[in-house]
Amino acid sequence: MDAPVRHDWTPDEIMALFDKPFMDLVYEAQGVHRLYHDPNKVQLSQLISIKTGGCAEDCSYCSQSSKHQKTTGLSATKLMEVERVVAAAKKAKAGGASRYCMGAAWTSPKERDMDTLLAMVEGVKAEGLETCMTLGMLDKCQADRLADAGLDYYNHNVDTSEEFYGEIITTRTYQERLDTLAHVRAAGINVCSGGIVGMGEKREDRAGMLRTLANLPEHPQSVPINMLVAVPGTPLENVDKLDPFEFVRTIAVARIMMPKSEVRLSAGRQEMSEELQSLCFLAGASSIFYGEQLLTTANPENNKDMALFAKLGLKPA
Ligand code: SAM
Ligand code: DTB
Ligand code: SF4
Repeated sequence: MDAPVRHDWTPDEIMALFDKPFMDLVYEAQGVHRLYHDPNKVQLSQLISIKTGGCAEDCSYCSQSSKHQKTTGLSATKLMEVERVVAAAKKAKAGGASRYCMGAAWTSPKERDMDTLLAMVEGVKAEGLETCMTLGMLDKCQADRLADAGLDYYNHNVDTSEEFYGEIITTRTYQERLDTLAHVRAAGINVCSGGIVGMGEKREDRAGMLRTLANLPEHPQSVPINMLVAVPGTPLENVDKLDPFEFVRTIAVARIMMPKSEVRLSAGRQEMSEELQSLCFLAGASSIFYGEQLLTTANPENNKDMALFAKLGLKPA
């Protein structure tokens, strides 16, 4: 089997992958997975919300937008102190995480916060963890400064297809997202970019999102695939649930299209059975968010994940 790294995927080719019989698709994805990844290892990234809520953007899925805050009842916080973040990172490392992802509910970081952010990167790295941040849009200078501080990954999702995007977010454009990814890439930081499924989009949109990601000048080193967590009080709270098999298909197609990337089974695991998660690993998911909290919503407890890993003979990485 051969799985070259390609950047010229056409919509028809991607739809043909989605349309395959489920068994054929998962078998192909697992074959591609085995070319570049240890099939019995799963990377563990732990999240922390270093600044919660009060966000000026209007992403319809998000509990942290100031537009939805009244209905979600979420209270906003200030940026955390460096010492608290480093102490929490130490705990995450002791619990088994290898990467620490710090998220802030911002349109983009403010100059007055940059020194604190750089100190967080340095402090978390010094604990022996890989670092990741997700702070909204970055300009070139901000990306360069984070790179100089040693930031390993920057997460900024395209979220969905270019066509569906306007149904979900109106306060920033798709192109602005791609510009941030270009600054991150140019700064030499690993790109973490993926999106959300289950927002009422069509299969064409899931395919379009993966096409955007795979046809970037370089595949994102990490591709988080989130299942929508339908947060009460957000505009998407009552959206129809996505068929779980379609979620597995999305993971499988991501794996085939971006063979060397980490594909992360991201938000939504709290509501997934062990069997569904196992199918995601079989379809090529190589990473998860670990720890009992995502940003504002719950995630499975460590001992539950470790029990599943033990049943499957998976090793954390
Ligand atoms: N505020 C920053 C930004 O959006 O650029 C960073 C944090 S933001 C919460 C990171 C990503 O988490 C979003 O782009 C989205 O893909 C995902 N996300 C947010 N809320 C979610 C939800 N309710 N369900 C699933 N994924 C979600
Ligand atoms: C990503 O793709 N998913 C993470 C991380 N990147 C920042 C966030 C998931 C958030 C889920 C909803 C919440 O907990 O607020
Ligand atoms: Fe703000 Fe990020 Fe939530 Fe959008 S996803 S509202 S940018 S915190």
